Amino acid sequence: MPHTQNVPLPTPRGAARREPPTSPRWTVDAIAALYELPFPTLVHRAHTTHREHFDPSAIQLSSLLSIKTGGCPEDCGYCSQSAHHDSGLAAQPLMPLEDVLAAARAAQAAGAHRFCMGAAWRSPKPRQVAAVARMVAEVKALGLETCVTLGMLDDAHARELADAGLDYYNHNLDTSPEFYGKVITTRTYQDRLDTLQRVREAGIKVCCGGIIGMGEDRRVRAGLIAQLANLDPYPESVPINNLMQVAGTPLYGAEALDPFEFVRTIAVARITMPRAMVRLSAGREHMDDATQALCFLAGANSIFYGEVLLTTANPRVDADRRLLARLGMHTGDGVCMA
Ligand code: SAM
Ligand code: DTB
Ligand code: SF4
Repeated sequence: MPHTQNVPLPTPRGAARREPPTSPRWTVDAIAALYELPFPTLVHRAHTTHREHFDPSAIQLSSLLSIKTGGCPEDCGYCSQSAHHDSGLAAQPLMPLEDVLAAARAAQAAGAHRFCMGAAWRSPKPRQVAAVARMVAEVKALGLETCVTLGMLDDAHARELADAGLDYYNHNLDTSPEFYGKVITTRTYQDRLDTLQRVREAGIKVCCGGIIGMGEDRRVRAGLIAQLANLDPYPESVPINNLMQVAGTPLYGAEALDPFEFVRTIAVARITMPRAMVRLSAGREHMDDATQALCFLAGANSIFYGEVLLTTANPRVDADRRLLARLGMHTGDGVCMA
């Protein structure tokens, strides 16, 4: 077997700046080649990249709150909140400000540094944006980093959220352009890219990732990472979700992903987006401690913290605290050092 130094490692196209600026920095082939590396070589390369930019022992704790649950007009095949599927979830109206603030204070008291609010909307209405902008300003005043995910935005809404002090807007590409139509039909890939552009232009940091474990193949996963890595600039925050299977949704019963393939995806995200926060997001409830530790080694530096995500289960906070302690890791604010 070749020694590690002799393994030819794929390099990004255009890294030496010989390509015209419009050329993609990462091809799907180059990313697929990363996935093909022997596991130790891939994780070593990802971990080396991670150490160049972040404290490798620090994990940012991010809490999630569903501020408006269910009844969503979109048909995302994975989602418990779509009105197209019968997941048994009761739709609820937008939460009052005081309840959101109480949840944010509780998350902060439990140790979270970041608070993400999610709403099951296709796109928010003006009065809804105004209500969320108020929530953002008040959550931020507590000293928490803020993120919201509200669906598609127009320019004015993105500016209003920026003016409220919003740090990040989460809007996922979810999968590759080729696989997308098998998962969602009510909005296009381009719709998603357009919202990301508006968020960027408003000066809000972009949180954009996807879901794996939806029955896609590795080429699809490489295609998603290529889309993310070729955004110019790439997202400051990249959540990688493992599908949480919800009974009644079309993707319920999809073949479970090999845990090493999840770790590989984290590693590939870290290598291609070295300064991004790479978030080990949905799916930890069904992931053993050793797999999570491998994700941290491969460059994940944030987790969702708290016993529910938006509607599905997440590990207990004491279990997460114990895991970090067993690994000799600590919580951090997610600041990139280089
Ligand atoms: N409605 C907004 C939207 O879709 O943009 C915001 C909320 S939506 C629930 C946020 C993201 O959560 C989705 O883009 C998807 O990546 C992730 N997500 C939703 N359901 C999931 C599931 N069952 N398993 C894993 N990730 C999921
Ligand atoms: C993201 O990428 N994952 C989070 C957050 N962004 C909003 C949401 C995960 C949702 C998992 C399914 C649920 O709890 O309903
Ligand atoms: Fe609606 Fe978002 Fe769920 Fe899609 S992922 S159905 S847009 S809440």
